[in-house]
Amino acid sequence: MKFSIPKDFLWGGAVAAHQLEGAWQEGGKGPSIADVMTAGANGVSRQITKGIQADKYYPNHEAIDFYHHYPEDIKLFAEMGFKCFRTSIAWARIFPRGDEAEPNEAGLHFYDKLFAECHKYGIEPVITLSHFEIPYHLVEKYGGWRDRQLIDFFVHFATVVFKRYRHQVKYWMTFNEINNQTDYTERFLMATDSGLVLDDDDPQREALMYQAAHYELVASALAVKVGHQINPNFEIGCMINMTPLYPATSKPVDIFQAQKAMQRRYWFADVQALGTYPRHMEAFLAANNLRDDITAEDRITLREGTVDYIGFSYYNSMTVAAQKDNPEFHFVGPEAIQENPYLKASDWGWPIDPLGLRFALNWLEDHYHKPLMIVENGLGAKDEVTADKQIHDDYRIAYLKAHIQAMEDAIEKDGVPVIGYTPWGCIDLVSAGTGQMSKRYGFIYVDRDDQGNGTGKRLKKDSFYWYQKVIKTNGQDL
Ligand code: BGP
Repeated sequence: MKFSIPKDFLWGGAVAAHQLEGAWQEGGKGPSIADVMTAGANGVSRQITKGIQADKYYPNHEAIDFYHHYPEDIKLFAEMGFKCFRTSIAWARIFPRGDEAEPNEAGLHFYDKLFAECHKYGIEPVITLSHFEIPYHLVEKYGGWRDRQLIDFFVHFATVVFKRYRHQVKYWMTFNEINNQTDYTERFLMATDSGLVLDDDDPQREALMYQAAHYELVASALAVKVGHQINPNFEIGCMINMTPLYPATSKPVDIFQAQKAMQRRYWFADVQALGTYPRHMEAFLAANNLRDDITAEDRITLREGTVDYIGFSYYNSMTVAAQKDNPEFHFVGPEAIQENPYLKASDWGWPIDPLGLRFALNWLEDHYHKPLMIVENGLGAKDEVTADKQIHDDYRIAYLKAHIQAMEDAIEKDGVPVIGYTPWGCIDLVSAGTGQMSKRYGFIYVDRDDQGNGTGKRLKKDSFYWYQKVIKTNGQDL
């Protein structure tokens, strides 16, 4: 048997509702957590404000106005040959406050039209239910995912959209990068993933973080169960961020700490793919009094709601060194992260490591034996438009080429079952971490700057034609 890229491989691209749709108050949509986040300065994360403040700029409010431009944008994806298109459903379009009984018909109708447009070109939608989004009302009234009631609200939302789109959508994912919320150092990730808006010195922080994560995991498992009842052909995956953590040296203590750090980051996938908390997490939560509300019924639900495939994002690896004051690695703090002298970094300091993707694919196959989908990968870079309106993004092509090659090696030489590849931000959009437009990932350039100025016009970059060729040759001509 020869291992090669399957004929029906899902080549495509990925985006998320709140980073490109804009129209934040149209069609009855309520505000989501992303709508109260300002743009950050260069290299600085976005700030979360409490409510909308008139003197602040919120880039998500308009984003690239995909809400009105989607026919034109999907046509461009079709021209590149996309087999699939990953986006998310903005929860607050369907349930503007999050806790209503009845959905907002105008919101549902928008996605009817969007998915119909994809199918017009034979593009399979791949849908994330919650991509860094939660209706802001759920944050204000319930404190986000710290409240068990959020499980019911989420499952209700999932049920409504599963039913509505049961013939339009086959591939689903529950929560985007669910494992990022326990990245202690990023208040932004904690807020977007779990709706926890906490001060750095909140003594409850760690306990709340693990409690919120648990409720999301239960909600995810329930959604998987309900989804399979609604349509047994649904493929429902988890979505984790995969950042391999390398030891800084060959000192045994560094190697061990890197292993611990991997455990702290990837136990989410154990719960979602294997249906149970790994023993190292049980021990960690018990030893630190962090295991509050995990019921016997929850454990049954987790076992019954395992995912069909593993979706993951891969941008870079990270290198960690042992920390004297953090021996059990409660979290991978910034002090532990070392520069890897063997890797170059992007303009935003993200190490560029194509072999790390092959490592990640092998690691996931070793642990879970499930189909894998690379649902994000890409290079955030500043692009220049020449006088004749060209964008020569050879750096982006070089990045993607090396990563696709690593993926193909994993498929062909390591036998890893990869079912799809959707590079991130296939059209320029608002960066999740910085709120900037100038951190661009797309094959399609959008004329809009960090302050929201610009015509919004779409231009094809050099990478557009390159990716078109990659898809056409099923990855043979890189
Ligand atoms: C992932 C998110 C995306 C995305 C991407 C790039 O973590 O799932 O939403 O934006 O990273 O990150 P950034 O936009 O901060 O460059």
